[in-house]
Amino acid sequence: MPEIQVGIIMGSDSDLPIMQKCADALDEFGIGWEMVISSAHRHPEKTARYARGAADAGLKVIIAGAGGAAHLPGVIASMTLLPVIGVPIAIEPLGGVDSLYSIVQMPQGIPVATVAINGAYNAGLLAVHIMAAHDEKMRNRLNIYRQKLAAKVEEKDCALRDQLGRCKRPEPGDQ
Ligand code: RP5
Repeated sequence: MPEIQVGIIMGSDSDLPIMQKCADALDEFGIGWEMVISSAHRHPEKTARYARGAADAGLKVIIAGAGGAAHLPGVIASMTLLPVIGVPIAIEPLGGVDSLYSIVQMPQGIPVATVAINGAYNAGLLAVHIMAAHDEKMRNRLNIYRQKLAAKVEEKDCALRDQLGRCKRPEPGDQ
């Protein structure tokens, strides 16, 4: 079992199908995580305990997801010096714009790195990037990940050209 370095916290179990994607991204890079449900509004004491104890518990990054009046990431960021990544979750009736604005519009002094609405996979990936700043092995893994992304684009481009019956456009350096 890898050492737990990332805390994934969400406002409700209804956020889990989205927030699971943070864990998926971290698993791809072999980074250990824990998952917790708490709420800035429904259980502020638990949220404060979690945020205040996170660094001593060995966490390096916290990812917090919430929908609606999504104060969980900002409240956590106010109670820890660890980097906090916020995931706005899309819920009815406003479809996530409410969550996005609640998370992204932090006052100067207490930053939350906000990803896209339901952008939980990128939140996990951003946590990897943060940890890679001091970890060469992790940077190498990120480079390989990027190379795979580029290879997939090439594959799709080739498939499209096959479908259109066109040859690859010659590029400088091609014979
Ligand atoms: C937020 O309220 C949670 O993060 C969730 O996105 C939303 C709805 O929660 P439930 O009513 O489904 O528990 O605090």
